Amino acid sequence: MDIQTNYRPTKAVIDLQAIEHNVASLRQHLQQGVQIIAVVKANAYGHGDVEVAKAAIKAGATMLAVATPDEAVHMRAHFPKTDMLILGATPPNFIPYAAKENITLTVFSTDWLERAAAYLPQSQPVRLHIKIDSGMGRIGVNSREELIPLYESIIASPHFILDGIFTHFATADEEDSLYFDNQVSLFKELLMALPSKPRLVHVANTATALVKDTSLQYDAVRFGISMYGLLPSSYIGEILPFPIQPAFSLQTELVHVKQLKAGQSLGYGATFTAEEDIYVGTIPIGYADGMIRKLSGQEVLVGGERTKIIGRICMDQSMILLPKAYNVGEPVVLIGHQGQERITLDDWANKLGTINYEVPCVITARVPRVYK
Ligand code: PMH
Repeated sequence: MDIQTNYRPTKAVIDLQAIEHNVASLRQHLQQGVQIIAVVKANAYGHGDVEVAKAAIKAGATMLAVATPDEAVHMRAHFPKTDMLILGATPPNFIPYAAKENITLTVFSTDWLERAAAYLPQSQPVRLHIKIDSGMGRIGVNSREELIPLYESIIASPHFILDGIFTHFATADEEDSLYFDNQVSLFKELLMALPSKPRLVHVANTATALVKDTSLQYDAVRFGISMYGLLPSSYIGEILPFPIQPAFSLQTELVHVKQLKAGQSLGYGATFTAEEDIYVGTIPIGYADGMIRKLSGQEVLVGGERTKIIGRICMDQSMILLPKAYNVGEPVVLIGHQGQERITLDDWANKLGTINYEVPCVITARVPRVYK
């Protein structure tokens, strides 16, 4: 007998057609020959990396970007041939796997290169992309003095192939361009200092490629947040050249319905007290699913109407105010649309005082990602 999973009605439903639409739309706005690197790190920003990557590749992405060696190992099992870049720092002891499985690594120090040499396999070379820190201050070389020795060490070694060079912008989604322009200048200066350019020069996230400066598309763009149908900022939303479709929704069902009499309370701390007789629904989702307690009071949709979470959110369950006595099993939408109403990841981000990127990332693995 097959073991069934996902008995609980709480699930994140991911619209893969939206992902495909977003990638295909981007593709139409790129210059000829510019490749799309689908940024699927952090389980594809919490959307489910394998299925998102499949959809992105179907729509034209040619490379996958992950953050860590473990993410690369996980993705390699599903995509044996696709070009794959680890954006973050990789420990040198990953070198044998990278060589065997043709995983491209990010490099930003000659010291790392020397330590990596101890792990070099005899046969296959490892592909590297140099990271320039043009102002993000995270990882990368930030001067000619650091870049040139690194470049020369890579070129001199038979065990490495210099396949790419890239940087990342700190303010690409902001209207003011001063900091951005300084980053661009430094990157261009360092790129010019190289005796020859590697195969893939890439600097642009969506905001950069489509809005800030289309001449910065170079050989590839790294497509992250807008692939998921989310805007990097409201400024970008006003000027993005095509509409994007959000892919993430979060749904559950009522598991219990009851009446609370005026004066009765509920939840830890008994923080909510009914002022009149009301109907209350219990939903099987709580802070252990990533719906943290700060979301108490957040709106949800039931029967196509907006209502809200009342009392404190528990670890696994929460209570919502019901406009009427719904039956157990009634669908409840926490993120997404129902009828004419929609609650967005941005609504949650605003309530939490954070950015939309963070919200699907922190919906925990206990919530299954299912695909439509
Ligand atoms: N390239 C790099 C190196 C990144 O770190 C990211 C996003 C992207 C591309 C994609 O950017 P986009 O999603 O804005 O299109 N990285 C992160 C981060 O580290 N924290 O938030 C977003």
